[in-house]
Amino acid sequence: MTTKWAPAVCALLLSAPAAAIDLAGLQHIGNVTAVVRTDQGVTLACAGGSEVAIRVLAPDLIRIRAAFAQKLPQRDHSWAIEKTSWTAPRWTVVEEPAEVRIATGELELAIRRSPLKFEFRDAKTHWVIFGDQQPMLFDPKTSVVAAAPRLGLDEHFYGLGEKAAHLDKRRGEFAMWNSDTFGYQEGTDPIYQSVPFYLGWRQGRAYGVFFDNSYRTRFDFGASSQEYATFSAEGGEMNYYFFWGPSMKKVLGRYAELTGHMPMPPMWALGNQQSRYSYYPDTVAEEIVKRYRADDLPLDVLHLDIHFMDRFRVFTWNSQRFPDPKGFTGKLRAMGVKVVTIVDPGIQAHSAGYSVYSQGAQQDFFLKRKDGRPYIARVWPGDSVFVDYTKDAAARWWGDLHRAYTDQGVAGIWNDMNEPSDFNDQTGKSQMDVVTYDGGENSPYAKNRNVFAMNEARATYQGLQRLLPNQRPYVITRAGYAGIQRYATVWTGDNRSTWEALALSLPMFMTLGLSGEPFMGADVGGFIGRTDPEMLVRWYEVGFLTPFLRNHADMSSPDHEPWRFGTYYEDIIRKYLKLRYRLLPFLYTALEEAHRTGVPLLRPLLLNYQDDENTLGIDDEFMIGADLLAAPVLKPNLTARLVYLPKGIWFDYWTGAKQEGGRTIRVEAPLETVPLFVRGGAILPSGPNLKFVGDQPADPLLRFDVYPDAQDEASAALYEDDGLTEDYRGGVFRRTTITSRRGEIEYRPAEGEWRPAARKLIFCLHAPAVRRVLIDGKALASSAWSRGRDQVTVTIPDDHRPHRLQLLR
Ligand code: MIG
Repeated sequence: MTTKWAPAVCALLLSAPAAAIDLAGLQHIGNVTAVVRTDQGVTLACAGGSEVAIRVLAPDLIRIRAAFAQKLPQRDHSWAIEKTSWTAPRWTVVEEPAEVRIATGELELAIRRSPLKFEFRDAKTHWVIFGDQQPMLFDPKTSVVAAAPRLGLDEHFYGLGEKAAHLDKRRGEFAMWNSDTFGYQEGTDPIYQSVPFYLGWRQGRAYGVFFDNSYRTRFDFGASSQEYATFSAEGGEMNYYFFWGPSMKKVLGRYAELTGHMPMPPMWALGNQQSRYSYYPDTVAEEIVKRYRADDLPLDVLHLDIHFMDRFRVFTWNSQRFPDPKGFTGKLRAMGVKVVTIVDPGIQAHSAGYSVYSQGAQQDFFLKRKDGRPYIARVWPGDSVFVDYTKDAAARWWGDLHRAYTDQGVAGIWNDMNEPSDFNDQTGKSQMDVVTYDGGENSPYAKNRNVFAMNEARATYQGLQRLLPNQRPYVITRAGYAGIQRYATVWTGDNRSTWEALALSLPMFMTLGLSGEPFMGADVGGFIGRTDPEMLVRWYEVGFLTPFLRNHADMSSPDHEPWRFGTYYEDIIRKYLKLRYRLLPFLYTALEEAHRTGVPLLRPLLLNYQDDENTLGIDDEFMIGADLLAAPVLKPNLTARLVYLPKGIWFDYWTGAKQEGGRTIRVEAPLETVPLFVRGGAILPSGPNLKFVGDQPADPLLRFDVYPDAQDEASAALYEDDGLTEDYRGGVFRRTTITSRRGEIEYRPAEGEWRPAARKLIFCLHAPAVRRVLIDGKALASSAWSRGRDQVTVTIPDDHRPHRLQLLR
């Protein structure tokens, strides 16, 4: 019953390439007939009755909104947008016969009147960043809208959220239509999520375009024309935001401001997680956790997949399989493990005595077709209905239903099947008459399918906020739309246990990170099929650095928990899981940066080295933050690989050996070793071995490994907080800066009110001939420091005060 439908669906999707849009059939918007200044821009009236509103939101952000052959509608609402009111920056407008120019301190927009074309330029140099190759287009019959910017010969494209494609999207063609794509492979498009945001890169400079239109959209970056790119939608407005960098990080920051920052998840969300379809009964689930503990493998979360429910009815427990849910979650918690339960959107319909259905039906919370009949889908419980999450009361009701789980000690919620998947029809064609309330607009399915999952995740997140006050909600989702980062972690759905799927996951992660979704991961070991031990190990050598780290397998897949292939492989996996936990101070700092700045923790090299053309298409290496570079092995039977290192000094993480960057080197990579490099100039923070996040180690410590650059300097900023509550928003965190300069280390717990428990601080510096160590100007007892062959290690208690260490030769 589980996957029989899937191969057929999958074949269908794989064989259907995203149909390119044919501009020849469309009309161009008319010439400008009038320009009216508004307090945040100008509004253009165009021949043929079209209207265009141009709004200056920030010095590097301008919004274009157009309605064709009609005036712009009154309602201006998007589920993606977090920030709706902007204080206009200083801007000017100049009206000339041929063009109107709007300028901020950073960005200039030239609006040609006839034909109406936009050109975005750098305000200071007038360098053309992006410009229409032809006026905006529309089709009055089909409601298609389109834009066609010029395509540069040296232009590269990134982003678009969850795409089963290479990092660089140049020459590619993509659609957005949330789809349940079991077993997707490179080229399957669309898949689960829709994030119509992309970055363009030319000559080292980056811009962003967020085409905020939730209809089925299409992007063509040179697949069908050598002269222009297109973005188009099957309805709605031509509504896009143009971001000017030139730094990619700046664009991502502005995008996060517009669509919302990822809130800090609980720190245990960075912990190791284990799942399968499905662990039951409770005793089996408990055995899994006990095995983790017995084998000294760290673990934070166990996931319960659909069989934990009573007949797949959401918000129930199967009382045979889990007779005492609270006792069960309590036992796991005592071992340091939290339980996450799956919640699908499908609610079993017409079921006598199932209160979730009857309450929702009574209050008119379910999606209906235009003629008033309920929309009945077919998912696990059989005939099912979906909630219209755009109704506030329905969303609130849904959120509150999670009491059935939180009261039993469940710590987080996993939202699956929310494209929404419907076994009757995965394409959505037969649901086109489904209507969504949507603020009274009664929006068609064509508009709201792509935002269904985000609204479900929002309702879930807000429910958890109410049910578990002052705890950071933890929600995982499969589908989503731009803005989903405000509510949920994403995982990349039903991947396969193949080397190709492992390799594909890297550009997918990097692309999600470049699309405002920093917290992501894939099923470790692959979901579908049989993984082999070598593949599983290599998968962990990627997974131990992905934000979301979860081993998961399909119902019919052989088991692939870390111990399933014997101790030789398990030992290697343990090594990486332990390293993951020791690196938590580093990962958590990078996570907080993503939360605060929109710059993802898992990055393509390009994001850190935007001027380096060698990085434009690197799909098989990635970085964590600015300092750690990973070059995993993604094919079988390899014991070495080539690694590109950008300019600068790099240290082999395992051997400490120095490498000169700006070149490609060959690196040994036997099965137990993933090539890892630390950037010269970095200070890598780490902690003790842990069984789980919040574990109390016997010997608590915080360690700083100093990797000096060519000037013998290095620095870092460490972020810490309680990892659990919302108190960090009110200043209960600690930001520590550490700098190292020619043998002098300045340690400054500079900012915030958070106090860690007692621990020691360890500083490790590559400095051979040290003879004396001073702390705050006085000699440090020789028992507090030691000298290795080419390094010095200093240990002091953390007394929450700043210190200066001097290592004297
Ligand atoms: O297609 O709940 O992607 O992770 O184990 C089956 C059962 C529906 C799809 C999810 C997968 C999950 C499975 N679900």
